This record gives sequence, C-alpha cells and structure tokens, in this order.
Amino acid sequence: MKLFFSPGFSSLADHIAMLEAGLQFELEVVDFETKRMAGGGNYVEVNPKGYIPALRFDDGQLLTENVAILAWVADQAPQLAPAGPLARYRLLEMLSFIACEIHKRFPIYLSASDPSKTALREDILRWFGLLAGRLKNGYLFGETFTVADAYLFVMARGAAALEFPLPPQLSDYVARIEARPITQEALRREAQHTQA
Ligand SMILES: N[C@@H](CCC(=O)N[C@@H](CS)C(=O)NCC(=O)O)C(=O)O
Repeated sequence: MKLFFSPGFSSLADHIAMLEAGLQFELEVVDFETKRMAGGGNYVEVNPKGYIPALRFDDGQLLTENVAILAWVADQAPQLAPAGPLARYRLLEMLSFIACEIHKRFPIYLSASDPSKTALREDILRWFGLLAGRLKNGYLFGETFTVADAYLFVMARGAAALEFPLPPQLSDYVARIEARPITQEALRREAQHTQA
C-alpha cells in the first residue's frame, strides 16, 4: 500500500500512526502547490480531492480523510485505539473534533485578514485548551498513545510553528511525541523524500 503525503502536513499523523502500527507501506510525496508527485504524474488523477493524505491499498482502492485513515489504522493495531465502553465512538468523536474544529480552521486562518485571523487563532487556542486538559496522564485517552495523539501532535506542532501561544501541557506533549523514536523515523523519512 502507498501513503500519499506532503512533508510536515497533516499526512504526518497518518505516517506516524502507520509506523506505530508496524504496517509496511510505500510513500509518495505530493507537491502541495503543483499537485505533481515526486514519482511523476498528477496527484489529482489519483485523488480527485487534490489534498493529502490518501492511502492506496494494494487492490487499488483509495481511502482519503485523516479521520477515516486514522480509524482504519486503529482497527489494524488495537494498541493504538482507546479502551473502554464506547471506545470506538470516543475515538471517532476525538478524530472528528480535531478534523472539523481544529484542522479545518488552519487553511482559513492562513488566508484570513488580520481581524478574522485573531478570532480564528482564539478559536483554535480554545479547542487546544480543552484538549490540553485531557493530557494529565500523558495522552488524550490516558497513559497510552493512540492514533488521535498522532493527529493532535501534528496540529499542535503546526500551531507552534505559527507561534501560537500553546498551553504548557500541550507544548510539553508536542516535545514528548516529537522525541518518540517512531516520530523521529517518520520525520526522517519525510525529509529524505523531500530531498529525493
Ligand atoms: N478533510 C481533509 C483535509 C486534508 C487537508 O486539509 N490537507 C491539506 C494539507 S494538511 C492539503 O492537502 N491542502 C492542499 C489543498 O487543499 O490543495 C482531511 O482531513 O484529510
């Protein structure tokens, strides 16, 4: 199977989760602006939505959307999913929240004018604040890393790069997840593909 990605963007969450799950996969880097793939060809012909991530299975089926890909990864590796009553729905609840309330605001923030930018940053920080309150035991669902942490990590890391004043628990969380060997491996692989 092949993960279509752009270095450092939201597909990094899927990349980290898939490595954490021990899955075997190839990578194809997509130029964010031109939609050209490093291996040649127009990405829009692979994924008509034109955005990353996309996961192509060996039978040719394409899965898109961070929520769907991360939920699929959690089904392959139950250690990356929360436990307990309603666990599956709690995971979908969290992934949808990150996708719709946080992730979706970033492109709007980046192209907004100043007054709207401030309001959008405040909205994003409010949601980050809410999630930071869940990190007392280390991760969103307690003491173990789940696919939702891969997603929140990438969002908070992006916000830190934009100099958002993150709550300290979230900055520590970003540093902790960034230091995980698998995260380092994903970052190294993404950097390698960029240079190729
Ligand atoms: N709804 C999609 C959004 C993915 C998304 O926003 N991808 C961005 C990078 S983080 C992208 O490829 N943007 C380029 C574009 O929209 O042309 C998902 O959650 O997977």
